[in-house]
Amino acid sequence: MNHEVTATDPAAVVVPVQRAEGDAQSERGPSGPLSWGVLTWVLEHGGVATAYQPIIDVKRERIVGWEALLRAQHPDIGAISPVALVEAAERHGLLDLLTRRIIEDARSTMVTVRALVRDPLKIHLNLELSQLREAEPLLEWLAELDWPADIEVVAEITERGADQWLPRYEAGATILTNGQVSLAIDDCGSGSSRLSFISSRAWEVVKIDRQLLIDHDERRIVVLRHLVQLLSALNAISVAEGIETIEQLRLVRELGFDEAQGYLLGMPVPGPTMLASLARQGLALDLAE
Ligand code: G
Ligand code: MN
Repeated sequence: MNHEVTATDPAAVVVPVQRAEGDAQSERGPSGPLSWGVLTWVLEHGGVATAYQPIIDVKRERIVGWEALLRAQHPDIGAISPVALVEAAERHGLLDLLTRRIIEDARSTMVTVRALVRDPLKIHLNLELSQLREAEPLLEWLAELDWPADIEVVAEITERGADQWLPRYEAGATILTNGQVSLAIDDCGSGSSRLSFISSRAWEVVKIDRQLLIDHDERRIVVLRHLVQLLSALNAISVAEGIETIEQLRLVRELGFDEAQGYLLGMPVPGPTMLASLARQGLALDLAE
C-alpha cells in the first residue's frame, strides 16, 4: 500500500524538468497596464485558470503540497502575466473576485487530491498585502472555508514593495490564523525587503526569493546559511523558491532548507494534469474509503 508521493532523486520527482512552454505565462504578457476590457473578458470568458506547482520536502524528498498559481489567457494577447492581471484587478476593485476563483479551484482540486492520497498535505494560496484588512469579507470567507481533512492551508503574503508590517495587516492575519490558515512570507529577500517583516509575527513559513539563489557567491552563501538558521530559530519553515538547477538543489540541501520549489522539481501545471500525475504514480489504488 504505497500512498506516499516519493522519489529517490528529487530532480526526478514529478513532472518534466525543462522550462516547459506551458509556464511562459508566468513571465510574458503585454507591456503596460491591462485594460478594463481585457480584465473583464478573461474573468467572464474563462480566461483565468489555476496552475499547481509542487513544493518538496528537501530531506524526505517528497511532495508536501502545492502552490496554486494564477494563469490567464486572452485570444488576442496570448498569455497574460499574473502580476499584470492582479494589478489590473486591484485597480478595478475585482481582486477579491479573482482571488476567490483561484481559492475555489484549489479547494475542489484538493478534494480530489484527498481521494487519491492520504498523507497530510498543504495548499499554498497567494494574497496581496492590501487584502489583509480588519473585518475583511474575503478573509472571513477563507477562514471559514471547509477543506478536506489534513489539508493545511497556507496563505502566502508577498513582502515585495512593502514598507512595514502595519496593525491592519495584523488584524487581517489574525482572521486567517483564527481559521487555522497558516501564514507565509512570499518572495522574502527580494527588492526592498525588510528584516522587520520576519520578526513582525510568528510566521509559519518563509519563502526565500529565487534571486537570492542565483549567482550565489561566498558572501551570499553566508547570508543564506544564517537566514535558514534564523528561520529555524523562529520556528518558521524555510522554503527555497525558483530551484532550476541540480547545483541549486544541492546548495539548498546543504544549507538546510526545509522545503524547495522550482522548475527543476516541478513545473506549474493545470489541476487536471497535476491530478493525472498523482494518479499515474499508483496513488489511485489507495483510494480513501
Ligand atoms: O511571487 P510568487 O513567488 O508567488 O511567484 C511565483 C511565480 O514564479 C509563478 O508565476 C511561477 O510560475 C514562477 N516560478 C515558479 N518556479 C520557478 C522557477 O524555478 N524559476 C522561475 N524563473 N520562476 C518560477
Ligand atoms: Mn507565492
